[in-house]
Amino acid sequence: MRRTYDVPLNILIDLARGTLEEFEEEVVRRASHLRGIFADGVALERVIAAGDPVVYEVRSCTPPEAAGHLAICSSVIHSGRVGLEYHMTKGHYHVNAASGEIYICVRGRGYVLLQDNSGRTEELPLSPGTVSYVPPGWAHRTVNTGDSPLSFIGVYPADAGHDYGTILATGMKRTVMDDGGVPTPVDVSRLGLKQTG
Ligand code: M6P
Ligand code: ZN
Repeated sequence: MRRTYDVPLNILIDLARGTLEEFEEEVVRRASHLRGIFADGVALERVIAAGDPVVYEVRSCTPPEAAGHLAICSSVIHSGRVGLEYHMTKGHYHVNAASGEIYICVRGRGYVLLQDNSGRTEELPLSPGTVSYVPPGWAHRTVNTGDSPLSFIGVYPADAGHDYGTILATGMKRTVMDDGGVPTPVDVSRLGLKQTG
């Protein structure tokens, strides 16, 4: 039965996996859905040709997209690399710029990369138990730097909306690279590569 979210309810999380057990929508993003996201477009095409792996999966509870409601989702980013970068989400601003978000990390290791439209950037490390506060106006992208899945729960205003276009057009300033075996936040320009797609 489809939930209408007009009465109080519990939603179960599988704490071992870090995923919602009850949800209305699921999105699976493979490497081929992420053209233009990774700095090394040639490495991405190699990963796609080698089997186009699932990079991350998002399960969402979908209350009405109206002021006052809260959306809840779980994301699992599988471990993996594209060139010197690690598997990561597309990243987005909120269409309604007045909307913040919180991420509750349940499993794995990584970073949430943030930037605002005045050029400020921030990287918050993720590990089980971290609650990351994303203020309104900050774009956010999540990176799995570990060798096991990174899972986190996101909570945000249901009418926030996802703006992917701005990130695709301008890119994000910071990424995380494998620097001699150490996941290190760096300027994308440090990678010195052209994006494709
Ligand atoms: C989190 C939330 C979701 C988002 C997901 C994947 O779970 O922020 O709203 O959809 O991460 O990120 P993206 O939409 O940028 O691919
Ligand atoms: Zn968001």
